[in-house]
Amino acid sequence: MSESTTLKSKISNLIRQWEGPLTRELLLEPGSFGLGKVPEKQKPDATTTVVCGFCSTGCGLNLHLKDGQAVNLTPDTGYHVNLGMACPKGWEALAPLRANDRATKPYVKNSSGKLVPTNWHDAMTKMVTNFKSIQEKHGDESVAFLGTGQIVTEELAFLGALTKFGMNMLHGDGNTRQCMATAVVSYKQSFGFDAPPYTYKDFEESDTMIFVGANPCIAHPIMWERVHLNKNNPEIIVVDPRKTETAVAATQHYPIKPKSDLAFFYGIANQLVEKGCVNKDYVDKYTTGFEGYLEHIRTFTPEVVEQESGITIEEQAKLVDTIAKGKKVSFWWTMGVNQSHEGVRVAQSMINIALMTGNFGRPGTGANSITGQCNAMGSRLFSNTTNLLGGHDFANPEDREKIANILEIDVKHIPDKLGWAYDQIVEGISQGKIKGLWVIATNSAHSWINQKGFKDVIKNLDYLVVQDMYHTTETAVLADLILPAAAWAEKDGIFVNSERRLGLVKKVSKAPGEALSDFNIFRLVAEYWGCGEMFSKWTSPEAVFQMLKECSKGQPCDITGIKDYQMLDDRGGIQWPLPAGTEKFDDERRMFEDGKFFHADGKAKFLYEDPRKPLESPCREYDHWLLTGRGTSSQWHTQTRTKKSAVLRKLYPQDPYVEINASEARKMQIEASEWVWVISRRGKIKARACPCYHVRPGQLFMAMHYEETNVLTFPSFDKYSRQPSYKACAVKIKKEEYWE
Ligand SMILES: Nc1nc2c(c(=O)[nH]1)N[C@H]1C(S)=C(S)[C@@H](COP(=O)(O)OP(=O)(O)OC[C@H]3O[C@@H](n4cnc5c(=O)[nH]c(N)nc54)[C@H](O)[C@@H]3O)O[C@H]1N2
Ligand SMILES: Nc1nc2c(c(=O)[nH]1)N[C@H]1C(S)=C(S)[C@@H](COP(=O)(O)OP(=O)(O)OC[C@H]3O[C@@H](n4cnc5c(=O)[nH]c(N)nc54)[C@H](O)[C@@H]3O)O[C@H]1N2
Ligand code: SF4
Ligand SMILES: [Mo]
Repeated sequence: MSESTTLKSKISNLIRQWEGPLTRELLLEPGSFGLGKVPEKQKPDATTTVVCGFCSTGCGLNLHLKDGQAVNLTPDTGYHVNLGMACPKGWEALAPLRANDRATKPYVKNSSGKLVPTNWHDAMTKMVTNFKSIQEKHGDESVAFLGTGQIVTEELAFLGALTKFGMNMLHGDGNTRQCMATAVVSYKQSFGFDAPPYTYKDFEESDTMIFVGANPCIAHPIMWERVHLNKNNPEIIVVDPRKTETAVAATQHYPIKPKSDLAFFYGIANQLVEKGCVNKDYVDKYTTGFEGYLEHIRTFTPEVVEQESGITIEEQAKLVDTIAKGKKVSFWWTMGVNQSHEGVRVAQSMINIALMTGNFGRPGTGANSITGQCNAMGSRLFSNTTNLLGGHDFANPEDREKIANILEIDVKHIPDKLGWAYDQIVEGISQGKIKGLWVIATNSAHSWINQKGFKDVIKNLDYLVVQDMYHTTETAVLADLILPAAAWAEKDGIFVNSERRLGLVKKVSKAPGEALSDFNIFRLVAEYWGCGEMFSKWTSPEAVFQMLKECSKGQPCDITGIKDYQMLDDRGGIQWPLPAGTEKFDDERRMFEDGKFFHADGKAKFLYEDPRKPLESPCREYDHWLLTGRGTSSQWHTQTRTKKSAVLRKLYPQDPYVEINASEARKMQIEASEWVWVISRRGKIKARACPCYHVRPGQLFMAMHYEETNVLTFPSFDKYSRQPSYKACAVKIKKEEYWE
């Protein structure tokens, strides 16, 4: 048999083995590749609980099956997260699976530049040949990948191990860089490990909740429902330049000037110190660096803070008073903080206040980063991008040895340094250092900052592979090769939610055509690449889960106490940590109750720095701030999924829109719904005007769900986390008849 025939038969065997009992006839029949294998325990017409595949809340959804296939769903009343609730996306989660632009076969670019369907053998051969020849010509590091926080943990680990250990890549990052990098770095620096401390019960137990750059009404509606279950009549405080849906429902709103958070929180801390709110006992026992911090914040007087943030001295005093009175004060932050040129220090300015006032480790307290995507937390620990599997360090020889032993690979395959971050990979492409790119479950050509720049840059690539559910995304249409992926509910694995809860995703729907789970695609790539042997233990998601457990052993995220998938199913998800030998544990647990942090001295660090101005802010010509973010609870990111639901489509504006202050709009004679130009130094786009009082004069807001938004954004990054500062750039707005 020729090599290619052997490979072909190996592949069909593998597919047969992974996808259930497929006969040769079935294999040849279109639509049979992803044939759902009903979990053994499960009756074909039963109901089974699966974690939602959109946001990081991680709601439990009961999927109702007929002949082993999901036909409908209802939120699970018994699941610890959502207690029977779901947002519109959750209710409509099955609709995107049935869209008619699903990629059902691999697509390859033909000689006239058109993407045409092909078979897996051809696709794999092309991918491997092209990437290998690029590596031969330009070095191993000239091929990179961009991953995601939206595939299961076992797949993320597979991708990270395959690319870095099997395919000799060094550079690979994920869309979690756009999203959570700031939280990761701030926690690592402050606590010694990336450990969001809270459990959702804290929403119910707090008496003072401060939401900073977070709009949970829209972005985390079911967490917001948990806030409503709070019986303490809590103060709900929102710090956000916009009067968001959350701000409207809050008891206090502080509309700070964009990107003035750092000065604002240093000032609030300074006044808390003056008011005698320092919990000296907590600070002495559990922290280091307080003296320097005290000295640092002293210059942030109420007058300076008013000048910087626009919040008056009286308003500041009110907030200080509320925090001082609170017995259980909690801070909750999301993208208004993370997506900033100095996000790490802003996050730490809240961590510092929580530590200083002893609002830590008790019910209803903490400095809590709310995560974004369904598995951003899995990606943070197990994607092999920002750390070696399980929160380990690529640069540490002992860590490399440990992981190599668990995976039974030669330690020489594990790189001894971190690869580039997302923006450095884009820069590397622009400079011709990266020539091949594999994009998995992210739509960079829409979501990356300064999109036109990105689209121009990727023309420099010799070979672009995109692995997605759909062949129509803004990124897929630019590819040389599209690999058709099965979606959420068409495969097994684990998502980790915002409160560190591992929950199960199950295969309860048949993937269309020849689409394969990302897991199986990675298996195929390994076979064709010639490193299949290295992954011979990686036979199923659950087998990988068992290895990841071993990787976590002894780490703060130790999950060796979770026996198997069944245990996760029985318990309604389990939060990390759960070390082996834990006999009894609560279903809702927070961290740091014992005041022990993960730095060598066991203490948390006060970290601080002088605020810096953003690299771009409004000027005479570009006289408005452009704020960006989530638009409605019915839209998900670049809309590849949510726009496929007829129900969801009815719940949000179809055209891009720009919120403008109503009195400004009146002065400019801009009417509701009329088309206007929004122009930045990067480009100009058209959007429908939406005059309202949610934004202040001098500010505009656009939702990220429309491709137009990132034509305008300005690429600047936090220097520690390298997260893009999506939330603020300078633009001008003009009526439609205007033309430069
Ligand atoms: N419906 C829906 N839900 C989602 C998503 C979605 O696409 N759709 N995406 C998920 C993901 S991945 C993420 S990361 C989360 C994001 O969740 P959030 O971060 O809550 O949502 P955003 O709207 O991006 O940003 C929050 C707020 O930051 C404010 N902001 C802007 N600049 C500043 C500033 O300088 N300071 C302060 N304090 N605030 C500022 C904005 O006005 C905005 O209201 O949502 C998750 N949930
Ligand atoms: N201006 C502005 N831009 C932003 C933001 C902002 O606030 N403002 N927010 C940023 C943030 S926080 C985020 S998280 C990013 C999100 O940006 P993206 O990651 O680009 O957004 P998605 O639309 O979620 O892209 C996910 C892709 O994966 C595909 N997909 C879904 N499930 C699977 C699967 O199981 N397997 C495979 N292979 N593919 C799958 C989907 O079809 C889709 O194409 O956007 C960032 N961009
Ligand atoms: S809140 Fe998030 S996890 Fe829950 S149903 Fe909505 S999208 Fe899914
Ligand atoms: Mo995100």
